[in-house]
Amino acid sequence: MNWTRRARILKGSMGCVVVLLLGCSSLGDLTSQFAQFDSSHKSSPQIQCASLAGVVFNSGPPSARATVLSAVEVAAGALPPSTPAPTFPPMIAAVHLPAYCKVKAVVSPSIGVEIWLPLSSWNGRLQAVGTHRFAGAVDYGDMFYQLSRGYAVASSDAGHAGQSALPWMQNTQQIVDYGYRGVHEMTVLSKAIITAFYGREKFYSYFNGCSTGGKEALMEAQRYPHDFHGISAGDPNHDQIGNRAQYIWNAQVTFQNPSTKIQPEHLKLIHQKVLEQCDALDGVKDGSIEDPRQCNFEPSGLLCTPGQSSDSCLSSDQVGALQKLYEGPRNPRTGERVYSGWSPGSELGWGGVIAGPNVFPTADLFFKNMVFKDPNWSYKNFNFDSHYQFAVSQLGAIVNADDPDLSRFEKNGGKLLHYHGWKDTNHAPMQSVDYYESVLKNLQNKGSRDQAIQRAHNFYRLFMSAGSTGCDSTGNLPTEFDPMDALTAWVEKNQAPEQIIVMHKTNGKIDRSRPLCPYPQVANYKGSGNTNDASHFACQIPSK
Ligand SMILES: [Ca+2]
Repeated sequence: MNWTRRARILKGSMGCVVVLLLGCSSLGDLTSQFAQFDSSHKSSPQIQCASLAGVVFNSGPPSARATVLSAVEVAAGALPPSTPAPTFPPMIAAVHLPAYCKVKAVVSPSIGVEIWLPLSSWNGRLQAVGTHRFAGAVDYGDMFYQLSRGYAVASSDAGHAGQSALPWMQNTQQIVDYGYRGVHEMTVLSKAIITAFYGREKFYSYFNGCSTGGKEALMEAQRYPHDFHGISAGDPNHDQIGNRAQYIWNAQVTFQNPSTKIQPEHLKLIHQKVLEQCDALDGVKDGSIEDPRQCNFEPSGLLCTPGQSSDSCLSSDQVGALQKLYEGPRNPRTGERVYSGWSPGSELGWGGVIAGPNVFPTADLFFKNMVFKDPNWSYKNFNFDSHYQFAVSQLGAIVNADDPDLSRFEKNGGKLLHYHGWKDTNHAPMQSVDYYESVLKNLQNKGSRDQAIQRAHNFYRLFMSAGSTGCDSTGNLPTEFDPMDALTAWVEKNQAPEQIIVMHKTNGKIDRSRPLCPYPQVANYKGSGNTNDASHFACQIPSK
């Protein structure tokens, strides 16, 4: 590496990066500049893509040293075969990729990052995309899709490569990088590289994540409020410990005991009973429950009567188990709720969790390796008092993104768009409602709840989706949308999303649509017109 030559190449077109190479600490300033700029202004590369290879970014403390491992141009073309599906799979159809500069880098000690820079027609925006599950890989599916729309895109592996649990789950630095540091360092580096490549210091920056990525999104808003102008948090797993405790709860109350096991064939039966009772509560009988909080489903209605076949009803033990699945884990000593239960209407998605014989792998890996560090640990002996408290004491401050104080993000002018599917069985949707309520409470101070809602709506909106089962939701209900459309309009044109239209398509043609409403509003049918058309619904505060 010829550092003198590097510095000369970079000098002039990217003064800030020259400063970085000299070890100046001005990058932190760069990340906190929230300015208004014209996103329609296209930028072209000011340097050769290959000239980024080998560059070292010393933007902050030595622990944040970043090295570009490679930088190569990729020709325009179709989506590579075997590309993972993006968050909303139907959107990947007909994607055509522009030519781009593909940068691979590592931030000390082991955060793998990829940053893809369009060679022409960059839309003036960075979009960082989140990870899924326990991270370990950049999210190519979402990167390709968003690159095709003109974004400079970035993703990280959050500090460890691959899906193996060990050794990273017992490495303190890598747990921290997974918990919050990896995404932040990726962001700092991505901004520096964009500035180097396009010669622009000011551009819009966005984060877009779902599931674990949704947690990363909330974590960024809470912990690094200067990183992004706009953040999209989908189906977030922001209470990671509670979420993994829920998997244990669901195992203990169902398949740990043969008498409480709920058979797969029962799920359809339970779902039908729930719909019979609750589908029409929202005024439209469409197989969907707009606001499951209004559905007070009583499982005892499924109790077998003498002589009834067990495939058409439940035993009293099974009814008890069902009740506990809806309730969610509780502390047996205090009765306090540890985490929300599943929502009525989500039953068809339960099979993978309650089939047994082992607890869901996410929970098994987490408690076995990261919490108790015991390869013989078993879900069967977990208690929701001391064991749960121990897990929170060990890791809560690192992996949970549940801080209700978003005041720094608000003050900085950031916008946070949060959405969650009511039928999500990976991350209980009530956790999103509860988090939003905790933010409202934090804002409320001495004012009224209505004032807190109004204030929150200026920078943070939550959209609950009745039909959605999670990040890659498919099915017969309208669930498809791209949060970036709403988010960029909010950030750049100050057009706050009063509603978001979700769609269902058949053979590429929209045949159902429905509005998502900013919480606490819900979509109400106006009483006439086609119920498959969003225009016949209005966003309103529920009457009770
Ligand atoms: Ca309905």
